[in-house]
Amino acid sequence: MNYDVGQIANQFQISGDYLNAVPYGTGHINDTFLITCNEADCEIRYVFQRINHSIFKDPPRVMENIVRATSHIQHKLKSSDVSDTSRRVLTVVPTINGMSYHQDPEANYWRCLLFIEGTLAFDVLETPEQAHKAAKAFGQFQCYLADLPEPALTETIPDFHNTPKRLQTFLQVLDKDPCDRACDAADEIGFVLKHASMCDVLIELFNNGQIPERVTHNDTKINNVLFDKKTQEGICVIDLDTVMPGLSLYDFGDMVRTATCQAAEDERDLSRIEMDIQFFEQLARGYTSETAGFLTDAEKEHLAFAGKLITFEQMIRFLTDHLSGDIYYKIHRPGHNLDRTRTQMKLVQSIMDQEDEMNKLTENILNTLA
Ligand code: ADP
Ligand code: GN1
Ligand code: MG
Repeated sequence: MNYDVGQIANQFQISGDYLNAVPYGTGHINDTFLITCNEADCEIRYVFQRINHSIFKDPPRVMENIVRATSHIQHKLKSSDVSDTSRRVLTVVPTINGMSYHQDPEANYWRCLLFIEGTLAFDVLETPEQAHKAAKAFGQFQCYLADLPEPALTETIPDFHNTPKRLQTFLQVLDKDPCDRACDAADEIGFVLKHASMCDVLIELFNNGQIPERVTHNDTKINNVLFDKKTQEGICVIDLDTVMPGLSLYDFGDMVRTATCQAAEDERDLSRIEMDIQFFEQLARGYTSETAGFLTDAEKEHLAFAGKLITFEQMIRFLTDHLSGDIYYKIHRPGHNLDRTRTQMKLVQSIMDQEDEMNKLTENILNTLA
C-alpha cells in the first residue's frame, strides 16, 4: 500500500525539512519507513511506523506502554554514568499536538522514533560474540524494567505466548482446513501433534508459582537489537510493541530461536538449519551475566527448554497462518509460511538433539556465576 509519508511526517515535531521516505527493515508486522530531513545542510533521520492495527487492536495503549517503558529506561540511564543515553533507548518523537501517535484520515496509526545512527541490525548473526552482546542487551532490558512502577503494562496482544492456546487455535484451523492446504503439510502437522505435550510446561510452572511474571519484551528476535557499528556492542533494544507482562523465558527462548541458527528463518535449504551450540553458549553467558541475580531456580533450569518451546510455538504459529491462508505474517512468495514452518521444525529437532548438552552448559555457566 502507498502512504503519503511526507504528509504524515508534517504531523510530528521533526527537525528540518522533509526530504524523502524509503521502506525499511524486514519486520513481518508493521510498515516501517526511514525518513530523511534536511536541517542547515545536515541530514536528520527518523523511523516512521504504521502500527498494524489488525494485530495490535488498541494502538494508543501500545504507545502508552512504549512511552512508559522508554521513559523509565531513559530516567535510569540519565542517573547512571553511561554516555550516549539517547542511543541506548528508543525516543518517541511527539506529534505537533504532543501525542505519541498520529491517526491519519484512513484511521491508520503512525509513530515516529529517532533513528539511532551508527548501528546495524542482523537477521542472522555472524559470530558467537554477537550472540553474547545481544543477549546482554536483552537481559539488561529486563533488568531496567524490573522496577517499573504500577500499574501493570497493558497486554497488547492477549495470550501472545500462551503456547497451549496457540496449539488450540492450530487444532481448530486444522480441523476446518479452510484453504485445503493440510495435505501439503502432513509431516509438519504430524510433528506438532507428536510433540504437543511440551506446550503446557512453562504455563504450569507459572501457575505453580515457580516462575514469576515480569515485564518482558516478548519479541526478542535478533533483529530487534541494534549493534553499535564501532564498538559492536548491543546498544539498543527496539520493536517495543509487545513489551508487557510475560515470562523471562519467553525472551530467552526467542533469542535461542533466532540467534543460534546460521540461516534465515525462511531458508529453503534445510541442511543449513541447525542450533549452533557455540552461539547458544555465548547467548546463555550474555543473558545470565545480567539476570542471574534475579532469576529463580526454575527459570535457570529451563533456559534450554525455553529455546525449544518458543521455536515450537513459532512453528505452530507459522503453520497455523499457512493453513489459514496467510492472514497474519507478511509473505513474499507462495508457501512462504510453510517454508518458515519447516525451518522452525528442523530447528526444534536440532535443539532436541542437543538439549542435554545445552542443559549441562547452562548449569556450568550458572555455577561459575554463583
Ligand atoms: P517490525 O515490528 O516490523 O519488526 P521494527 O521496529 O523491528 O519493526 O523495525 C524494523 C527494522 O527497522 C529493525 O530491524 C531495524 O533495522 C530498523 N529500526 C527500527 N527502529 C529503529 C531505530 N530507532 N533506529 C535505527 N533503526 C531502527
Ligand atoms: C513477528 O514484527 P517482527 O517481525 O519483529 C512477530 C513475532 C514473531 C516473528 C517471527 C507482533 O515479529 O512474534 O516471533 O514475527 N510479532 C508479532 O519472525 O506477532
Ligand atoms: Mg522487528
